[in-house]
Amino acid sequence: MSAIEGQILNQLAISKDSSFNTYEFASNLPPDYGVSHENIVGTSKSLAGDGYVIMKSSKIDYWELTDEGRTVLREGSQEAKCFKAIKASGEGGLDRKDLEEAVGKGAAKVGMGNCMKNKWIAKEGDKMKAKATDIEDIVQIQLSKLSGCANPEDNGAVLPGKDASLLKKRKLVVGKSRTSYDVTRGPEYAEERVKKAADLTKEMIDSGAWETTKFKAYNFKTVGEKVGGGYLHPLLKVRAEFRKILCQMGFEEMPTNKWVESSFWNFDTLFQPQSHPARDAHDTFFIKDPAQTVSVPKDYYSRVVKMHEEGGSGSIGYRYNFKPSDARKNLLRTHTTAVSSQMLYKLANQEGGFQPRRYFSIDRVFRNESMDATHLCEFHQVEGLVADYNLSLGDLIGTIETFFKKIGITQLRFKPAFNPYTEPSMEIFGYHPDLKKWTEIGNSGMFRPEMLAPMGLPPNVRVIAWGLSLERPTMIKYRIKNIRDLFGHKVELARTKTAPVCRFD
Ligand code: FB9
Repeated sequence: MSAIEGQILNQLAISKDSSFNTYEFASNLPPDYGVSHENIVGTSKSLAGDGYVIMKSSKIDYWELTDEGRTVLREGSQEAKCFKAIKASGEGGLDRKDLEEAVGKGAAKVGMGNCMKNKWIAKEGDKMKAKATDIEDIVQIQLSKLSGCANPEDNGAVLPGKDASLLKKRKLVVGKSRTSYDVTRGPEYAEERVKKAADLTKEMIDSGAWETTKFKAYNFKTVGEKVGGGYLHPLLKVRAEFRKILCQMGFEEMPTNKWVESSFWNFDTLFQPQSHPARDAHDTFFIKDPAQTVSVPKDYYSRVVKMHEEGGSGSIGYRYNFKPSDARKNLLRTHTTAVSSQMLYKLANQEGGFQPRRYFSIDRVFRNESMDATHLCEFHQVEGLVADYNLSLGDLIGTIETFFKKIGITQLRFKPAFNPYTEPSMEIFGYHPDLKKWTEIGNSGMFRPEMLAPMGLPPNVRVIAWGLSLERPTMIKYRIKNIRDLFGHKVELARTKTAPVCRFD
């Protein structure tokens, strides 16, 4: 049992209804004891924890002089100083400059106004002259009253409230409060504190000591130790939600674990002409080694070249000389549509021929773009496609509406757009309930026959598709303004740990 514990328990030993106030108790301890009020409160709280004592708090407010308040207490108020100086100047009075000289700029500024208000002085021209013969420095008196209390912390009621708040307004005093406790005996009170055992040990059982030992009560309210464990990055939480939604809509995920593609699959199969600006190094990361792809399906390749050079299936093509070297260039895929193209090709050439399918992909794509608060040179593309007979633009709009409804966007608008691999194409705009504004939320279209026919898909098969990013919805969902707070080495891990589960419903 510590000395303070002993003292506290002893303080209550006199009679069963003895009590003491922690603050008085502490202030009565000899200063060299080195025990503060906080110590007394701390120890009492620990004794209360074991039921030795009961504590009832009481809070009092009091005033404390500021440095300026202590200056005024010592030297008198600014106005008293001004009055004295002006009085001392006799008949001639003082002008502002002289007064500042006499009492200092700060005191002159504050003092002059109060002197006027108290009708201690009057202005004649630019001179200030004393009116009063003598004055009483109320402010100084009030401050001395406040600091005059035996215990400065008991001066809460020394001055009428309005006077005190005037001093406060003049930053001469500040309001403080002190909480202390009235301590009385508790149900477990004893003059000696016996440390309660926290655990039942084998020795206690062997020795039988457990029968007489006082055990600490189990505190079932304590929160267990924060168990660590994994935390999904917000992006992956939204990805998980999108995956669930797309699987619920009957879509299967496409394998997107290969970031390097050939220009053939990333561009040519999508009927994107080799002269298209997106195909130069300003927009695309080309691979230095291995720079060229090893193989593409031969006859399919020739059908793609033919479509680019001469057209077919009702198209006139682009009528340029297709460069095989361009088609073989390896790159970091610029869209997961490169994967869609390969899956559609497989669908067209699988055993048993074409079967209607719904596919989706959510994975990284790379674009050599200038970075800003919402754009990095890589992002996660979400893409969905439906390949089936005689699909229409209505089917595309319906599918897109279903998807976005499931992520909380019910009002959509479609704006005609252009993509090299879809016709018609539409930009998708949605009204975002939290942002309270229309936002561009994606792009979409019907894959061109120039893309589908060379694959060998039956002519009446249509493929509708749409795409969006994962970053934008995640930034909106988790209220992240700058993409650098979402992705990359600057991300605060704490933010990932505390990011709530992503629910869109
Ligand atoms: O994600 C985008 N916006 C978005 C999406 C969702 C959202 O909030 C959700 C509810 C919470 C908020 C915003 N965009 C697409 C629109 C813009 O951000 C745009 O400025 C940036 N886009 C990226 C490309 O930037 C160069 C987003 C990315 C994008 C654009 C197009 C596609 C995919 C991703 C596509 C496609 C496509 C088209 C036809 C056929 C197949 C795929």
